[in-house]
Amino acid sequence: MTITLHTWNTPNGRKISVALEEMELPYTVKTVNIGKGEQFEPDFLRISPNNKIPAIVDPDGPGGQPVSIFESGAILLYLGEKTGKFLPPSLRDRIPVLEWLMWQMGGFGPMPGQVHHFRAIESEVDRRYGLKRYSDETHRLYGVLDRRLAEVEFVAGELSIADFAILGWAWRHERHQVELDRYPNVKRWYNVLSARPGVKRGFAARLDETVA
Ligand SMILES: N[C@@H](CCC(=O)N[C@@H](CS)C(=O)NCC(=O)O)C(=O)O
Repeated sequence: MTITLHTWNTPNGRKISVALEEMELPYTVKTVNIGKGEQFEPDFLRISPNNKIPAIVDPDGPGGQPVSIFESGAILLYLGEKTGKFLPPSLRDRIPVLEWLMWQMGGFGPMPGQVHHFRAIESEVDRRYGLKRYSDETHRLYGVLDRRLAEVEFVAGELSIADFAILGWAWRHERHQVELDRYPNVKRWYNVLSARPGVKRGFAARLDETVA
């Protein structure tokens, strides 16, 4: 009984394919082409009422009953709880995981996501303010991450679901116009994670019609 991952080839989608691969959980991908509006189809809205990927369906949820989950942070916490991997059992050790996971969900995703959006605006007048505002904020966040990673190997100390969440967005650093050379500790962390076989499989997984 495998998990179904409803997703598309985006940073939020890649967080979950990476986590599933790292946790060695078997899964099948059901693509939701958000460019064609498939996220608004009633069957998908039943499991993801905010019309966004990713979502999962686990036929073997709590109590052996099926469960569906939307919001990538909630999915990562669920998978960590389910497997006991990348989510420490002790509340004290779990605090930095929660802090950095929430940091990603609230900022290091929404902000670079706005850079992607404003870069695509044709009108210079419409683009200028938003692109500067969100680029500045994105760089501030990379600075915060860089200072954290100067102190610890992974954001919560040990490798955790928070790293997978942040990695999904760092994977798109070129698209939000960030050079990792400016953030040497982020670069070190990014290269260490990218070399992991599970992470490689998570990024190689086919999440749309074009990515092999
Ligand atoms: N907070 C959500 C954000 C998910 C999200 O923004 N998904 C985008 C793709 S990366 C999406 O499905 N967009 C489709 C839409 O907004 O209609 C999460 O982390 O799961």
